[in-house]
Amino acid sequence: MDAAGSGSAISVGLGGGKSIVSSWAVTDKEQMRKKSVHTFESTEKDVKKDTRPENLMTNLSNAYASDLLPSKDGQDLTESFLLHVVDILLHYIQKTFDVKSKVLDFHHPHQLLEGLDGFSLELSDHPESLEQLLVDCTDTLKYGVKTGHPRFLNQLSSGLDVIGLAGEWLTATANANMFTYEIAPVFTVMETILLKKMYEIIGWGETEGDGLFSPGGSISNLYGILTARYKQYPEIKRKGMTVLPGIVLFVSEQGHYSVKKAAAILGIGTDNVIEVKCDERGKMIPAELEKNILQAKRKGQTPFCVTATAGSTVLGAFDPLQDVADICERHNLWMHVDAAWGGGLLLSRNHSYKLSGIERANSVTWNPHKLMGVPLQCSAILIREKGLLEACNQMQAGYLFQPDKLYNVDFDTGDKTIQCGRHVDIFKLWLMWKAKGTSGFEAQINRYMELAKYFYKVLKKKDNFKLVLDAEPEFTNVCFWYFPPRLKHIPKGFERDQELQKIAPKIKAQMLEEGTAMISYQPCGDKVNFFRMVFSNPATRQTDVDYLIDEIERLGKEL
Ligand code: ABU
Repeated sequence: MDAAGSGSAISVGLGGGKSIVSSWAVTDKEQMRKKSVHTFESTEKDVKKDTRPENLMTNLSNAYASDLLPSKDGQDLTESFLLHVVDILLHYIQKTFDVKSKVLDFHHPHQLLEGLDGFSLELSDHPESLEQLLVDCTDTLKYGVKTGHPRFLNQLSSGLDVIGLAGEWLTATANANMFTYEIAPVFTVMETILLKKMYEIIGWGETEGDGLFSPGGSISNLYGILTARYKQYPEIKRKGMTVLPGIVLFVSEQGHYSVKKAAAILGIGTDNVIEVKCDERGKMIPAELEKNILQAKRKGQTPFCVTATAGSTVLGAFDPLQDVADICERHNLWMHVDAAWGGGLLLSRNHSYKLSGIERANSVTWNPHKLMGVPLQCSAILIREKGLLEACNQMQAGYLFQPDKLYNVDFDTGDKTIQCGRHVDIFKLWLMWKAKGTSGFEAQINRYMELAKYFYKVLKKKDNFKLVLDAEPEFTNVCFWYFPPRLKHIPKGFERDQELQKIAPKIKAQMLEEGTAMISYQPCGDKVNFFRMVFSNPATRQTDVDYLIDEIERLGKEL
């Protein structure tokens, strides 16, 4: 049985979802909560509430969404339903942080498609009861991944921040749209304040800085390249690519694939993204960048932009931003910094020097949903020159962006975007910043760096592990191979690589099946599959690091 499932406060999936047994429906805890709610409400309402049936689940099994608010008299049922949802979530949160629970209860896609223990993803023509919806909510979490679990180490974005979660709940409740101040007055102003803070942290001047929160790092990178092209060729907006010379841009071979994707989307073409060689740590080599620029010019191509990376996805490398900035200045090129992963390091006084030169960038991608642990999604595109975003993307839709509104329409940010409707990603970040202060983020990030150093040192001493980079980690990425005993004696070379290539996927597969931990792996350049450890999960402790090493040895030693 899934350790996460044992001792569950709510029994789920019983009888094909037809009934739900709630051990807590009438527990003291619930009574206490009811009482505490009552103290905030009028006497009249209290009386009415006291007459409710004691077991609210009975209500829910015979009730439907149409009985909830705004239906007349839907107040009690709505409260009951949402409190049950909250209880399901609280139970899940508690399990998430319980190291003895599994990270996931893995099932194959075909099993989910076929349905599991009464959990059917199929949709029917008739409405399901509220009780069934609660079972479905529980099952959805049961068969998902606990990305806040201390041993979830698979992604750059991980962890479960309770304040961030509260922010997300509030955001969903408000269901606002960021395109105009009119619809999202508080959120649009909050965004302005947070963006300003980010410009200051980057080191831009008082009069510099423009930006947006976008749906992820790839879109932020797209914005950076789109704005770079517009700055150089504003006529593109009306006339399209036909007015352009053969433009090219540069990114390191360790840069994120979204740069190529942006080139494809923007009609530049992936062939016109020139990959610059990196050193052994995965940092762009400035001399190679300059060589590539000169070569492109000789070939009649027109360079317009360089994307430098601050915290590469796999190796966690920081390109030398000062050198890149010098080259961009010499060749009059737009400098975009993809700091989606590494941007958070700017908040650490001990480590921010690794991004020295970012203040010279024309645009920056920075994802608070990565190192800063803000719930997905939360990504900023920051443009140094004010007004460019709007000039590039503005369409002046008369039905949204009326110039003659009663307020300062500078806060109608929707015409800066490539979208129309825009999700509110700002509140959870704002609330977390309030809760932690800048110093709280700093402490959290410094702790990740310490954990990375610890992990590196432990692995270095073990002869069945080999580090991809034998140098103290510059970021929280630590990449390594595990060598089962049988491989240790095969000499380095093609034959050993063939075998080594299969080790990480096999260990990972076993880990998923058992649900004990999650860590990613990948090949990279000429290196066969290796594990990538990253620290961005506030729940992870040194003991989890030790556990992971033991677990890899346990699962891998017979391979
Ligand atoms: N570049 C998107 C995030 C990738 C990762 O979590 O590993």
